[in-house]
Amino acid sequence: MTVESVDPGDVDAADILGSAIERREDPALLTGNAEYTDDIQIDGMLHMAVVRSQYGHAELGDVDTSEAEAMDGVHGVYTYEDLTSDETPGAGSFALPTAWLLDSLKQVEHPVLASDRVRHQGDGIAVVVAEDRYTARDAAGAVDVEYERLDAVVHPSDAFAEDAEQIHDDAEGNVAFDWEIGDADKTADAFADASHTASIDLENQLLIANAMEPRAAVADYNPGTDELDVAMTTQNPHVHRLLMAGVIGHPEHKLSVRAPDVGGGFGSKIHHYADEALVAWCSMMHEAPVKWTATRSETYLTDAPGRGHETKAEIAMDDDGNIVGLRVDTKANMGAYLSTFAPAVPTYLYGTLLSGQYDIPAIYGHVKGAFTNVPPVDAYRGAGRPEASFLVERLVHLGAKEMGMDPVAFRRQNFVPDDAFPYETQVAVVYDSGEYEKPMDEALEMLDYENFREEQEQARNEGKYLGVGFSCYIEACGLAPSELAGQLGAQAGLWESSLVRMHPSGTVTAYCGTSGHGQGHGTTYAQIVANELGIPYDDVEVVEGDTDEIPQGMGTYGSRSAAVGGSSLVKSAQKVVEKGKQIAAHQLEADPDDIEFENGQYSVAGAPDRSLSMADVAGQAYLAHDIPDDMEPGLEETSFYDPDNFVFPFGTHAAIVEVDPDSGEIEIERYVAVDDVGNQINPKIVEGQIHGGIAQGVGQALYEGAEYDENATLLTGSMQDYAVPKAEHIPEMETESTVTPSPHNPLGVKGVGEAGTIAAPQAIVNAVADALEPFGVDHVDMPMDAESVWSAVQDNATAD
Ligand code: MCN
Repeated sequence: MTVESVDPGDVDAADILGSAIERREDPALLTGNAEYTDDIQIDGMLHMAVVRSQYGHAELGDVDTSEAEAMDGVHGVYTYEDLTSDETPGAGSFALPTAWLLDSLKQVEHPVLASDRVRHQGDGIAVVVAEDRYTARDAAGAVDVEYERLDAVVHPSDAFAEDAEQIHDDAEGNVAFDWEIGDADKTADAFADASHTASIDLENQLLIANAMEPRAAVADYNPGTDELDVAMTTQNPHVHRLLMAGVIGHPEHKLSVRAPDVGGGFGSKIHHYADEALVAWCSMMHEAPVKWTATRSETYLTDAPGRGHETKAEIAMDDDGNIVGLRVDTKANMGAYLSTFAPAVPTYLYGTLLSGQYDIPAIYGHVKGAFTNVPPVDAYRGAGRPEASFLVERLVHLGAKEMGMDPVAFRRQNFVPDDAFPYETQVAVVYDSGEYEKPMDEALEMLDYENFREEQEQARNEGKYLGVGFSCYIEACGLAPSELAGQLGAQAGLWESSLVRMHPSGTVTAYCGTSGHGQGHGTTYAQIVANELGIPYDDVEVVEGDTDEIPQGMGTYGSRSAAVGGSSLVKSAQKVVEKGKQIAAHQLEADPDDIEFENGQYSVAGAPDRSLSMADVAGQAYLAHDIPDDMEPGLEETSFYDPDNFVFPFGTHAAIVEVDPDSGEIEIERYVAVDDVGNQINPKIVEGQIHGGIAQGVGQALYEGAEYDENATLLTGSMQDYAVPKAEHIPEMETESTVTPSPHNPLGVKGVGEAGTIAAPQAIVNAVADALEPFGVDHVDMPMDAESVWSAVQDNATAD
């Protein structure tokens, strides 16, 4: 079903929440009226370029900046020594924040510019500040760097090899952390008693985010006030302000961080990178505005890639096809340094989802993080949850095969039953609500599954190989309840904050600490606030992404904005309504308990003609001569909302593919997606998020993958080599939804921003495995290009 969008003017105020109204942000974005960071022009602005390591791993020798310094238009060239010299602003260790999220972490220093060794290609060595960006880049090219090459490691298994080159002296064996979840003994017993097992050995490849807008920053230091303003491509300005304040040694209250329009992030703009700190430092150094915009090649070299797992896992069943155990051993690539939130990804966001949609009595997960010579690895759309869902759904596919059962029947038999919610898994989380058969049934009907099996049989007889693959995914989003995060060991909670300000005329500006970068928050947040206050949608303006305007915030990632930011707005708006009730009672000379509020009107119970509108009340709040004696004037409220659980969206995606075993070509014939993201604030935006997510999941399944040679040199460093799917590569998506509200937030919403990406890859890989069953091919690692599929068929033919 395609959701038809509607003009907000055609929607009754009472129906605004849940309406598929058009995105209000689109006109500016589509007509060139958006303001991206690189659009910012300030008189006297200088430009920065970074000298980057050509090699994946090397000792640094002499860094000769003299030629660059002598070039016309160059204002300065700096290395690590300059940054840390006592004569320069904010001099300190100039190290990026080390992730603190895991107890067993091996902390290693990550200098903003390399001090004595480079650990990945693209590692910063020096910066140039010049009059224009071309001169800056030319001068960066003129810096002469002496390297002494070292052996490099790319994959976690290489990093853990006995004779592997050490990447950090103080991280023995290149181990970044060693983490486990679940019960090892109980799971071992379950496997010992099981009558059937199936196993898999897979790689979940490294992916690069490819946001439309590369990372960029403009810093503007005012020596008169000591204020430093930084506009940058960020998903979480307040968090960046806090981290940057520490890195550059500038007080947080004298630093403001603003996200202009941001052209996508997909996780890559959450973390604190060296470049943004360097721009800020250079602006202070030169007492002038300084801009840096990454080239596309720089984003390939330095944006944190995501995924990068090597996993061996097994599933155990009893004679009746009940899953009795799941055991996972994962080596996770962390890259050259620990990126800001990186250790949380292959642990809390991965291990806690290993139960999938299934009632599994014994689970054990072991994850070892590896330092390697690829760029620091961190979140990429889904972050940890796609890896878990991929693994579980691949194992379930193989488990069904081992049992000789239909994959649908096997899943159905093992689903967490509807009456088991809230459901406590064996991996530390409690699922909020779910009806897992509903989306599955809907998907089966859309596919006409029974007939498909006959069609498949007939096609095989004609030498045509069709396959169907299912993905019954679950994810955890709405990051993150502080208490639960603390219990898991993350030592950090992720509440969200908002401010709802009613103006005297009755219109509203709503501020939220999330920071949308393509998700349509301007639209959905206005729907939420208009609904709570009972005022017209057009009377609500939404502000995000600016530390000067918004009291506090945690940002946008982990599909948290609707569930946590949206709930915070509900809370603030409800406080406004409550204060308004006191004013209305005073004006109407009634007891506050007798005041009813509906559709933006306060009225006295039983006397509906005695009423005041929200706008009337707002006016009174600011006129202030006739409000309750003990009341402060004004009508605005702030809240910090800390959820009491994650939310757990789920659904069933299914793909039908045709595979040509002679060429290895895969054609996706159909793609069906039935998602349950709880109540939907705006079904059109939900559909758009699902579409975008699936496109990225298809990219992972069939096309994308960051590849490095044995020296850790990136082989896929441009769009010519890194295959982002184009429109023609994306199948038509047939989407439907079911609605199981979450009991954990006032909107009953679950997140949608990552669902498609989490769901899609395993639907396609399972479909390919199904198609190739006659050839005995159980698994093909992603991206499943024609050569790897063809090789899998050939290898098996040879094995026979
Ligand atoms: N929504 C809704 N009903 C729901 C849930 C969400 O109408 N039940 C709406 C929300 O109000 C919001 C949008 O859907 O407008 C996405 O909401 P949510 O799932 O809360 O996700 P976030 O807004 O927190 O966005 C983060 C998520 C993530 S983690 C990645 S990665 C991602 C994604 O969003 N990156 C994106 N979608 C993206 N879309 C674009 N265009 N660009 C990116 O970089």
